[in-house]
Amino acid sequence: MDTQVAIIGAGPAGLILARLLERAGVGSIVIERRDRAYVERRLRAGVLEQGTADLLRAAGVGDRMIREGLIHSGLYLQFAGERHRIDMRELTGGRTITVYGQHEVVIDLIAARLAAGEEIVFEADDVRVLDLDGDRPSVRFRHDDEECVVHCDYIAGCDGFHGICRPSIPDGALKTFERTYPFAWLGILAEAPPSLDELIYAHHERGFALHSMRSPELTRLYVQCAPDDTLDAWPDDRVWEELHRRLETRDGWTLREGPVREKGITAMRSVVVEPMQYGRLFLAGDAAHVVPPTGAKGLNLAAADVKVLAAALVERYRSGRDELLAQYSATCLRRVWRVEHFSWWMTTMLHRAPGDDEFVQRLQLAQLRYVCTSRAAATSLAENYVGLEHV
Ligand code: FAS
Ligand code: PHB
Repeated sequence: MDTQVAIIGAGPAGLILARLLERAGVGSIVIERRDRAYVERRLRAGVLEQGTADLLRAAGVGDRMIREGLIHSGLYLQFAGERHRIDMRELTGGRTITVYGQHEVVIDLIAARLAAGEEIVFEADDVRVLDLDGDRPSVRFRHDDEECVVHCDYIAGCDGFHGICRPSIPDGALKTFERTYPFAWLGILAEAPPSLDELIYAHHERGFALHSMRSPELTRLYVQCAPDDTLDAWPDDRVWEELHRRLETRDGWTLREGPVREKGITAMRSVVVEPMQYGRLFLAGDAAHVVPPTGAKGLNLAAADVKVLAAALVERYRSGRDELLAQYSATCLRRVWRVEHFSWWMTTMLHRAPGDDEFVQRLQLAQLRYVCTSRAAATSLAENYVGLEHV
């Protein structure tokens, strides 16, 4: 098989890139290790920045998001039993977030790709990327017990944190920056109407908690847990008990419960590799960087990366000029580090780390109170949360 761009991974990064290239007439093939049902069911992020929602709409894959997504113009910060609303729309001149499940975005993108008659190879085994520093790299994989090879001009490594693209780059060519947090998130999806119409980020002496949602019928909730906790240690009634204790306020508001449909534990870490390119291989999304989910940035950063990559590839094919490709890594890393800082800041402000003494707690509360009483500080949180303008 021959194509212009081989895209490894059918997550948000790979599928959005494929859509942008398809709309611009650049040929691509998407190669995914898992089957379609698995990638369409995988429960992950749920918050779309203004820029991501605009990008999906402009790429002609936003109709269902517009119909079913929930527009939020604010969010709540909660600490010391008090809840404070941050009016993001007012503080950012009208920008908002859209609550719409990552797997819904993936479903819409796959449907659009197949409807356009474009190819996605699911269940590709033993995927390998080769000749990255030549001018005709290739991808080899096994499909239906057959050895397959794709020759291309460029490879987009959109295969996530545990993919093969980043590790295929020779040792020493990349520099890795990382931080692992001494806590994790236990998340549930519950069949219960959300208990409030916007997200609640709660700081509590027992640890962090988050009230989010997926629809008027489905609530998405998270509690901070130990990094080595297992699901056995968190039966449903213990999850609800902790959520009630950490989210309830003094005004009698209560959290609605419902049957738990999904439960999972997510590790918390910050990782960035530099540069985000090696030869003809361009890394995007979680393949190049990971953020703790406290800032709701993972999916959005993946979308921002591939918007830059798509523009650079389209320019290369239209004009033959590859300056934008040469600047891809530097362009993305400016946003990546801004988002890494914001996600680290939200995480350290809202979580209880083992060994944190009362001095640290007082600092966290002082920071939270400042964000909720200073327009300047609230605006900083709001503009980062709704997403800074794309380049
Ligand atoms: P993805 O990981 O989504 O996609 C990579 C794709 O590549 C996958 O389909 C994978 O199967 C495929 N792949 C991997 N290896 C391959 C190989 N060798 N060959 C072919 N294909 C291969 N963010 C939030 O904001 N909020 C959340 O609540 C949240 N929860 C998360 C929970 C978990 C468990 C994880 C891991 C992440 C979560 N994130 C969350 C972050 C998440 O949204 C990611 O940032 C986002 O999925 C990144 O998208 P991609 O870069 O496309 O990577
Ligand atoms: C979610 O809805 O899954 C979600 C929302 C906000 C976050 C992380 C996850 O910060």
